[in-house]
Amino acid sequence: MTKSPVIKPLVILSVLVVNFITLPSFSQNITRSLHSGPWQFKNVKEKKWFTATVPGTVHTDLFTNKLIPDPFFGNNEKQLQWIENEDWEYKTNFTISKKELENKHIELEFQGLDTYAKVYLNDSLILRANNMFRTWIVDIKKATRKGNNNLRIVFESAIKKGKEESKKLPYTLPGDEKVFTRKAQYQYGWDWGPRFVTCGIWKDVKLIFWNRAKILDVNYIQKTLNDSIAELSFIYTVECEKPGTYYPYASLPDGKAVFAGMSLENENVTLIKGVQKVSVDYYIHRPKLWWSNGLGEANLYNFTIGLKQEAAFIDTQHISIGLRTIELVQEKDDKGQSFYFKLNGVPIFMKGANYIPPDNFFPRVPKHKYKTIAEQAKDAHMNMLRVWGGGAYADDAFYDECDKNGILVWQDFMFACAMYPGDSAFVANVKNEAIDNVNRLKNHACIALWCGNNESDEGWKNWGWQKQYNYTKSDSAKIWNDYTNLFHNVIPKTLGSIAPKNIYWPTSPSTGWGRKESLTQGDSHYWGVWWGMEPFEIYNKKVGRFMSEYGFQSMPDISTLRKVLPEDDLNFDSAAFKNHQKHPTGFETIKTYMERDYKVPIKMEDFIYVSQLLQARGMKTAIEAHRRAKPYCMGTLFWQLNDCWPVTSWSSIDYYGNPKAVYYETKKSFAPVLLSVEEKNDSVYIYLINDQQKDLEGTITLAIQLFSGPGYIAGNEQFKTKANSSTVIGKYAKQKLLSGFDPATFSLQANITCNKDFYTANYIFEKPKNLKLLKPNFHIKMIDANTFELSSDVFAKDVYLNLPGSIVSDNYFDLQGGHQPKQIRISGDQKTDLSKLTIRSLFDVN
Ligand code: BMA
Repeated sequence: MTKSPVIKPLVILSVLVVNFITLPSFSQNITRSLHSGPWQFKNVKEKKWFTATVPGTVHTDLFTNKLIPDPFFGNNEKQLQWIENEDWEYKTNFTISKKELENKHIELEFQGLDTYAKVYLNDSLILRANNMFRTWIVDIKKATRKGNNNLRIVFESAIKKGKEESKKLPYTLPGDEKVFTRKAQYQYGWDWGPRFVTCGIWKDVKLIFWNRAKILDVNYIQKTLNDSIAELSFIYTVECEKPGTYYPYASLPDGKAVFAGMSLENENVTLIKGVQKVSVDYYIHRPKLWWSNGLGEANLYNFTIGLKQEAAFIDTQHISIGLRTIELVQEKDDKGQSFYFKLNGVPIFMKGANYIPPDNFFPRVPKHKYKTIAEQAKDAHMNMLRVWGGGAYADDAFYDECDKNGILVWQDFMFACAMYPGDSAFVANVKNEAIDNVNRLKNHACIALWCGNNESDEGWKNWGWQKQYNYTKSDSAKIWNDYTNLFHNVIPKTLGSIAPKNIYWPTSPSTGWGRKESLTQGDSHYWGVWWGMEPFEIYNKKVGRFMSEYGFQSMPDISTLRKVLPEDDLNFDSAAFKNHQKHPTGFETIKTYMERDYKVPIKMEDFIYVSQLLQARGMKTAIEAHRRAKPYCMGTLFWQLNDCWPVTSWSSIDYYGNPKAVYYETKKSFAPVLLSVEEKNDSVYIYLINDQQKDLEGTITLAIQLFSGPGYIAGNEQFKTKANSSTVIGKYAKQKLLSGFDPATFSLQANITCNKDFYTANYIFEKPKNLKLLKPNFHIKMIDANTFELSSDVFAKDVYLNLPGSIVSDNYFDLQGGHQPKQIRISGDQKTDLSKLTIRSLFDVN
């Protein structure tokens, strides 16, 4: 270990500005990706090789070679299960020049191997991998030769391996053979996902050549952060081959502005052979803080962290830093214990959703999909996504986009709905996985919290596993002991040793939804609706401190189903159709809830439309109840944001990126300023939920708006509310308010004006199935190439605009009568052609 120098940036400024201009981003360590191969693959049992894609998976390679049909189409999933039982082999050749061979170190880095892989270089075994989530680096200097080198990777069936492991235990663990394999658990099938236990080189493979020193890791520490200064320290872990004098540095692209006013002096460091830490301090005056969406800009500082020797740039890393503090506040109160996040000292109500893998086959997800997801979340006023534990630690691009868009991340470790083994090899493997992933993600501003697992504690305590698996007392004690060791000891200790300031939460939810503590402390998954068949209205009562899961299914757009189902299969009796619903009683549950609130349509397209309205109605009820309960409740993340394939599920955006009705609804329900109407004990309450950091005052006007057109003012008063609060700004006797009007014929409109801002809520007292809707006549006027105005003569409920290939700025909305225009913007691949636009409203199916 050498001294940890404090580099004082004046000299860096002069050195770096000159050098960066003359020698842009030159680094002596050289990296070469092997993704372009060419790669080939085959079944180990067979002779013939086929072209492969890296990064990729065996399923997508088989499909591309036309050896199997589209795994997502029809019922194909069923006939493709054989793939998981086979072993698969991949190979490529790469050349190493004489000059390259002279490097002191030649490394092969696998950023992800799924999962049990034996790697051979020139026929010698150089690696045995057993964890999809780990990064593997092998020094191949000795195994490499000048000229052609042959790289071969054999993937053993994860099913066979898992079964072998499971036999070593005297009992069966809930979750069966999958829990023995450190691999995305949803690949084994989930209640929204097919079973494709795939394998392959799912992330990039690189050669790294280096001689003098290599930066293994950079940890950034925020020593001080206030309005006037951010004192940062970059701690590098460096491996040095050639001892000597080195200059570690940290710089920003617009160095001049950021360097201004700092204490400055150059300093070098003597590195000895081996692994050691060095640090660089860096001060930013008048720092711009990183804020989550809705509170301010997500300011990032794009640092280059490097190591120089004489004029040579040895190694560099780029890290984007958001300056912020985050705390999880859990304070006892008269009802239990709070659970909320403070960002930069400000208590924040978290609004968002649960994120699952965006495909069954990760490598084919284009990077821009992560951008779209983060932007869609931002657009819907979300400020938090939960990366759920049954998938995978997400792609770097996902976290980069969350950083940029001010989306905080609740990051689960990858364990879900099961109990896991506790032998030393498994625990060591998990520990290394935690090290790799915490190191990869720790510098991201977006990471708010690390959570041990999804619903394993809940499952153990509430799902009757002990009986189901017939455990003896000692089995139970052993399983629970293994659980506590992993989630209360090994994982938090590992996290704490790498990123001490990170927040750890052992399991989500902290208490199962059947127990009263789930509503008074910790985080809560409320599944009384859907799993418990309770009505949506129960959401108004079952409000916990932080609602990290709750949800309701809907069907995806018909265009999505058409992509994977032949026209003949677009009916509930078709096996292929049923295969695109993974919940055992999913359609029955949707229908039961639909009957409660809607007329159940016969035609498929109508049924899909109403299923989406139903889901939106449920989520609106939940979200508004949670937000009204602020600050008792300080977070609401619905289940689930997205899909991994075309399916009927709890998602708000389908596999192809089509927002469902619930997406548009959450965009409204998550608005920073929300008017929410609640009926309770013959009274009608109007709440103003203000997530802004400023007080609001103004006038509230209530109007009875008949579907046929006329409106009657029902109330008018002044209000004042505090910043960051939920306040009742009006309470009315229901009878008086409705003053004899038939509730099936009108909506209550609450409007407020604060300064120049206008907010409105539209509340209907009657269930949709009982409404006396009138036939709307729509009028469309083009404003510009991508914008049009829509109006209707009478009130139109749940107006659904369908313009194939395009996404509209609002959809499934209520439109007041009297031809009050509403502007709609269109985005999408095609030029707007309104002749393809179809408009439907609830009148058409009532
Ligand atoms: C939640 C999740 C998932 C599941 C979803 C819907 O609790 O954690 O396990 O897909 O419920 O059932």
